[in-house]
Amino acid sequence: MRAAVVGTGFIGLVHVEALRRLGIEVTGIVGSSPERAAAKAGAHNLPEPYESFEAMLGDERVDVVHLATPNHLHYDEVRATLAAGKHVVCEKPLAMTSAQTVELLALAEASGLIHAVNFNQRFYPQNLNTREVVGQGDLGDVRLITGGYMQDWLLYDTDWSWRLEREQGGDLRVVGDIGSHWLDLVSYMTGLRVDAVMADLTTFMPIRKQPVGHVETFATEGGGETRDRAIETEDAVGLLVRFEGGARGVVTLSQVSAGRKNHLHWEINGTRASAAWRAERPEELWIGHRERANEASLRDPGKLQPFAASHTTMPAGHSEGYGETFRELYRAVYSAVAAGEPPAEPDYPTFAAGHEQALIGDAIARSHAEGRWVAVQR
Ligand code: SOE
Repeated sequence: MRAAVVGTGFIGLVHVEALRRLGIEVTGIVGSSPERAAAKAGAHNLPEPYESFEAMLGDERVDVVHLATPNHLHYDEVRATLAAGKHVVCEKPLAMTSAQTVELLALAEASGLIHAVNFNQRFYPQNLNTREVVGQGDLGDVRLITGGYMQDWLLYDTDWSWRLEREQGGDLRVVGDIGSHWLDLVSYMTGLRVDAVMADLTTFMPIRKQPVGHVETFATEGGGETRDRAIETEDAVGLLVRFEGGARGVVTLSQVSAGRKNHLHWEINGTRASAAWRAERPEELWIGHRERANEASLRDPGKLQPFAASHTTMPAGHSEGYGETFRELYRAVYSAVAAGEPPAEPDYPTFAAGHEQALIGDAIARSHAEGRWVAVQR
């Protein structure tokens, strides 16, 4: 099986590395500029980059296309990839609107090809394990799901990314970029879909200083020539959630929280026990009890539930982290590719998960605009 990766930013190269660790040959990358792509290919010992997206699609050796491009490109790129008869792994958000995501979902399902959205956070072993223990009732009925996802890479008005440009990133920035991870993850772990939301979106910096040159995600050097640019998307979000069956959620999302680098965290309170986890300490899981002492456990392949155990390789005490979540997500996706058809019950996030987050995004935007609870329209 061979893959090509479109997008040579921070995350595109995480895709490349994970694929290589699985023994999937990366035939090449496609960049937004030939020079940047050539520099990245050289630095990572990759073959000559493709001259264009179209040239990559024309390469018969490519079985799977990974899209790690700015959000506004996903819709056309997914359509072209499916039309070329290639399987597709797309970064989140799947597209710019729910009208687009529903169309992509229908096209992908009709194609018989494998389709996945890169909700990698599910593939931390402790998160996979939590899904299994919640499913077997160890926490009891889920009542509260709290937490959030906070970062600081857009803290200053001099921080810049294409994600700040509405035409490239979409109407919802924080929600689409990191809120979708949190919401996808907690629904995956608890099996509970979001029924309704009450959202408060804030843009603390309505004007930012856009560098005149190219900037990569998480780049902090700054210092060059800039121009003022109006910002129409949110820096932070407060979200109340009603899950199906009555569970409640309280969530904070932010890209402007000093010191928080990649602070995805959740706590689940059930009728029997609680569990809590944070992405910056991904090996650790906290279990809370009422009648006995609480537990703090470290990832240990021998002690995990079966599916979680099948997605971890290092012995206990030998840390795994962010990079492994991509590898394990692709392990699941490429098993389906090897099988030749989509599984009846995919064990990885498909375009259905991408569409689900687009629908929740619609409800969040409407709730904020109208100042009221809004049900997710499915
Ligand atoms: C930037 O906010 C970002 O790279 C996200 O786009 C990723 O999905 C997340 O894994 C890390 O932060």
